[in-house]
Amino acid sequence: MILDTEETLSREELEKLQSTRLQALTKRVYDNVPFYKQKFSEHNISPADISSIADLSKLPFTLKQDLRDNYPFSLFAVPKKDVVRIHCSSGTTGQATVVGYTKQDIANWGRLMGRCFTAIGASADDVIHNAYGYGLFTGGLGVHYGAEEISATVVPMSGGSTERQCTLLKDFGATVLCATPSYALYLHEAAAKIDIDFSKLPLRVGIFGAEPWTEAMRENLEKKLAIKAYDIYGLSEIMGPGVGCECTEQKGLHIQEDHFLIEIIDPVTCENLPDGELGELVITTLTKEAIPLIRYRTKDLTRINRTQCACGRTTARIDRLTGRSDDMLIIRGVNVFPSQIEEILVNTEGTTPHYQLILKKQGALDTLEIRIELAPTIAADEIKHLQNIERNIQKQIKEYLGVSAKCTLLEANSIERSTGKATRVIDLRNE
Ligand code: DLL
Repeated sequence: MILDTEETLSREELEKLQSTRLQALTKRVYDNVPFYKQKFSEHNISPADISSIADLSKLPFTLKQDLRDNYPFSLFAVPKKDVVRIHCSSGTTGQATVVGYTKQDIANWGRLMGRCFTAIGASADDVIHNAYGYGLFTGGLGVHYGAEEISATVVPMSGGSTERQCTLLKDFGATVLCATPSYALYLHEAAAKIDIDFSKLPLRVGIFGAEPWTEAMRENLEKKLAIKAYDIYGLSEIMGPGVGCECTEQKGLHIQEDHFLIEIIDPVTCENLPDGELGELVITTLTKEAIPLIRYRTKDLTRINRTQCACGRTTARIDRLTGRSDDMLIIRGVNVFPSQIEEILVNTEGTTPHYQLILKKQGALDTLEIRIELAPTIAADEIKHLQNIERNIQKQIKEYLGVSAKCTLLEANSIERSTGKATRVIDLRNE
């Protein structure tokens, strides 16, 4: 396995490179993006004030709303003729955010995604089945270019046609599966229906991301699919998949620090937090040409670990993302992340990890209902057994998270499967 030089720089060398890139970046956005020129003057700074990464905190934050306000192209730092690709976020939570790429941006992205594949032990010998959606979503094409970068054989499957995916996984002898964790689970379930046994396939690795998932879900997927499951992180505003990825050590996601400068802030005070503390991840794109972003507030919650990883990479790692600050549910005053509930549900005997959290208002009070599917092996008429499962879940949620929840067990296959990002939370409190 050959690593890029930038993945093993000493901290001093890396910071020098980051500082040079940060200086160039501030000048580039100041000169080319009116939004940043104005923001800089509001903060009384100019590119000349930024001489190293130590000056980062002088710079203003960029928010998702800023991308929306500048819809579609006003944050672009290059003429339109230099933009070779557009991607977009789905816009389900507001107006879509649009991002662009120059030829160099696409080349960098391919290189960085290629690094991710190398980090999880994939190579030219692999057949990579890519079930991330192709199109405006960055998952499909982002992963695709990375797979080609390492000269693997890519199957550009996209999402959907689930049974066919299972047949092709088997027929083409895929060794690497790329999908959201929830879709990987669905593929496993659909395969069983057509008598395809994942444990008999040559599949050995999964590279899962685009939605929050837990260690419990990792164990579940590794066992069911008979693979090693790795976590990959990214967001369209910053690039797409490949901003960070686990290595075979499975001890945090290496951030591609030569391209992305990371910080953790307290989401309320916006003050920087020291390494090791949980907070909101903020990313500055050091090399992006088409739409460079300064101190982008991702809303994703994690912590930074700069200790040396056994894999030999010297880049900082972030912990598995525990959720987004705007995903946090406040139920009768108690803060709960859906991932904390998932951790409990996935380990509950007799159920499957297909669940939904329904929030409602009863008078002034919030109520939480957990709907979860029974394992197909459990007969839905064994009343006593079912009551025990329900009580067990309710007890654990109360004990570990401090909230009362109603648990409803559903027959297998009652919750609609998603071929991309799963919808786990249905919040009806404002309806
Ligand atoms: O989801 C890019 C991607 C594609 C990442 C394929 C990984 C694999 P967006 O649609 O812009 O981009 O959504 C980005 O998804 O801010 C996180 O909240 C969440 N997310 C992405 N990866 C993870 C992960 C893609 N590994 C948003 N764990 C991010 C938890 C994740 N959440």
